[in-house]
Amino acid sequence: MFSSNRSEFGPNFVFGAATAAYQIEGGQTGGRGPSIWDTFSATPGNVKNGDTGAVACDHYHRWPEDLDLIRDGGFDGYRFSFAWPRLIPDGTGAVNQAGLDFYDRLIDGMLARGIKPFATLYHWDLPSALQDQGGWMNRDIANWFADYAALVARNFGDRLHATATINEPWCVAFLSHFLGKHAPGHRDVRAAARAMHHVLFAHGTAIGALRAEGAKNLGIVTNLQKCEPASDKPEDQQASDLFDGIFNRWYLDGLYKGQYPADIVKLFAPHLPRGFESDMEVVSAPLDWAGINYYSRSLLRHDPANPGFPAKAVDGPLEKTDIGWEIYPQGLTELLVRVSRDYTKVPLYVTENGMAEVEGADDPRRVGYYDDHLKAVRAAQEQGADVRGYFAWSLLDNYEWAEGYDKRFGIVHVDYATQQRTPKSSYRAFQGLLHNKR
Ligand code: IFM
Repeated sequence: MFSSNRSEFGPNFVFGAATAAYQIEGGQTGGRGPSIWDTFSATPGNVKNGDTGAVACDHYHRWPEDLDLIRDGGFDGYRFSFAWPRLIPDGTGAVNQAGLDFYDRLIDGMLARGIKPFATLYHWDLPSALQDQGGWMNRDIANWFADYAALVARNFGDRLHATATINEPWCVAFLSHFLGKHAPGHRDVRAAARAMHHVLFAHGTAIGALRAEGAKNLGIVTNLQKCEPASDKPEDQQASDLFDGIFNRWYLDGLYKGQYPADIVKLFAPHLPRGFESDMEVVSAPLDWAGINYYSRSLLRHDPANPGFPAKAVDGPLEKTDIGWEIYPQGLTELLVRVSRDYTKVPLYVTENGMAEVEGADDPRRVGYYDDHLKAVRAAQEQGADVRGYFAWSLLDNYEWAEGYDKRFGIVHVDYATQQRTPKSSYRAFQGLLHNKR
């Protein structure tokens, strides 16, 4: 059981559960084109156990059961993503009717169950044909993405409660083009610098295209990390500021101030696309809401071995989740308050929060994690942050990217051999909170 009451969060507060297409759908039939995750995961050494999303949770076929779970849990909203290669197999050009039909059924299925659709246009499954042309390194991606966004708006816009352009631009750009941990797996500063700008330029261009099609309630989802120095030495504080700049300020300053932070521009200057400054009005297009994904904090230490990027994340002393991330609920309060104080007054949504835990349907540690993070949301509201919703990551155990199926974030257990779904104690705790109208 959670210790909060639903009514404390405000009368129209949205409780939801979240997933993403590649992590759950499977369903590579039906005309879906290949994505960068199909090829990245097929490359030996990239993903634990060589796992791929080919079948995942088979949500492509089992979606009615999954929507029933959301309804029965008492959730108001479902945050899902469209698979770009399912709708436009080559990324541009011909549209796949079977893909349109799938999302038609899914969205109508949500509405029939009284669930608000919160859509994300891009949660990392870039059509491979676009990667062949440079993907996020190519400025043309802004138009490719805007055309895809317009297609979604024309077909589904009137039925979506809210739409986010991009999920976690830091992961799209830095994790995937500098650290090489996610598809397309580049480790190249120029590739990263280009992707860091193009992902936000594409976001802003798509916002314009969505509005032109009459779409409403538009936002973006940034993943924010609480950055703290590993000691009180000034050089560790500098390392923390640097990491905060690359992880948080680049995206928040760009989106909400229309200007990238000077220290990070300086760091990437030779590699950024020429003339990026004149795109900043598009990057900072006004939004209707802002999504924040939060999991943990990073402790930073000065790293003299790496003069170009002298910051290194070190192991922290706090209790950790099964993926090794420290449990740090107050970081969520601090980040929500920071965004609302320093960046934007639009309504905020915690679009993802949750923890990886060892396999099993009895997950008391996860119940505690959620309980503490829900209290952290209340604390942020009390300090003035206009938080209007909270989405648990994730509805189902699913494909955890480079970790394959090894790490489980679901509030519902999935037996991948049989595809049987079993609600965990954490799901029951949400059910208790959400069915109790106090
Ligand atoms: O599984 C991911 C999700 O796709 C994006 N946010 C973080 C989650 C946990 O790593």
